[in-house]
Amino acid sequence: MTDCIFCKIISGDIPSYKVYEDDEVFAFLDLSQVTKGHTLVIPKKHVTDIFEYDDDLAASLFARVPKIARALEKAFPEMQGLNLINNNKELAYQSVFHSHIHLIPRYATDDDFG
Ligand code: DGP
Repeated sequence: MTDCIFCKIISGDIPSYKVYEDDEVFAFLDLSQVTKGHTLVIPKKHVTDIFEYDDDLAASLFARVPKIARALEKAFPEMQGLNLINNNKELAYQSVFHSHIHLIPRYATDDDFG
């Protein structure tokens, strides 16, 4: 989709700090860095939200998440936990309408943001 920020990140038209890439999935650091290493995992296929996933897309995307979680754990050894968050639709705080999963590392020193 031409006016989608995340499609432009996948194509390289918008720069990002890439964490992982294969034929179907792309992962990069979130601009906001809620905590150090905050990463977004996205399907390369443009889908708006989880309601548009078919079984194959769900399987390929979610299968990569543990691998990327382990890579974060290796990159940030002081990490002691990890939140997975997936917002779907505006009411649920989705702000970029290319489906994505937030991986938010948690540290003992975090402010308590819930
Ligand atoms: P959500 O609110 O769940 O739709 O999260 C969207 C996230 O996307 C938000 O945490 C900030 C991030 N984001 C938005 N624009 C960009 C961008 O251009 N680059 C990167 N790396 N992240 C972005």
